[in-house]
Amino acid sequence: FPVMENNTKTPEGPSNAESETDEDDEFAPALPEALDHISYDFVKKSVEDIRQRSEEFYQLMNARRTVRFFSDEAVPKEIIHNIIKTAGTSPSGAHTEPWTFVIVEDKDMKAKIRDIVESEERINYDKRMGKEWTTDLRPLKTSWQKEYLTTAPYLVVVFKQTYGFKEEGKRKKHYYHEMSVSLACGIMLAAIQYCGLVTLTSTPLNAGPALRTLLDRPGNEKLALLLPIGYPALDCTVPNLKRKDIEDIIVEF
Ligand code: IYR
Repeated sequence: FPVMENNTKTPEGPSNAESETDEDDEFAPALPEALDHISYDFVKKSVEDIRQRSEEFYQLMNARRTVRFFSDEAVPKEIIHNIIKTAGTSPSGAHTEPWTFVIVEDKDMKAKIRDIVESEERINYDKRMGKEWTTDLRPLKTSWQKEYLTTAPYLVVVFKQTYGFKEEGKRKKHYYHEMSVSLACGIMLAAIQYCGLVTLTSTPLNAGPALRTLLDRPGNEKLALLLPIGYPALDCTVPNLKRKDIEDIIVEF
């Protein structure tokens, strides 16, 4: 042992080369060894009920739109906490829960975030993204300018923890951290839609390191998504996009 080459690719955790080799706890699990397995509380609904709920939930989620024009109307912070608690129910690799949600409400902080994101986005749109990408975005009327970053009552900045720490500061592997955080963000989008607010899944290209420093996050955390959350502006518009038909997204055997 080890069976794998030192640089064998494992699911996004630190490579074997960086992992623990300490004799005693080389194989000690991060979770308690004697973890209880308890009976699962499941209340079975009628198929009719399930059918109705599946239809209703689809209708609710189909009404979700990415919104770029926000109102500055206040939202109680408890709602944001509930949305983040919901996101934190996501499954994660080996139950490592590799996410950090930073809530930004402070006006000055939002202005600093906007400065960082807009100065990078200006370069992204002008140089880094290239002609094909900016051409594909033209119908969506996006630009380097991000007024919503200072208008929305909250910005939630989601970080993925590429690894964690055990006691004594030893590294803990975060398997599939990218996938786990993406799933948590999907659940967060559903929670935001369900409670009646709007958001925008923004991925500020090249602004990650500066935002990490501004928000005082440690080096194991990398920016995943930045989501303004609030109400849409009264005159908010969205592009008239159509979704694919079910025949175009399903293959059945
Ligand atoms: N991050 C940029 C560019 C952008 C990229 C894609 I792909 C989009 O679907 C939308 C925008 C921005 O936020 O403007």
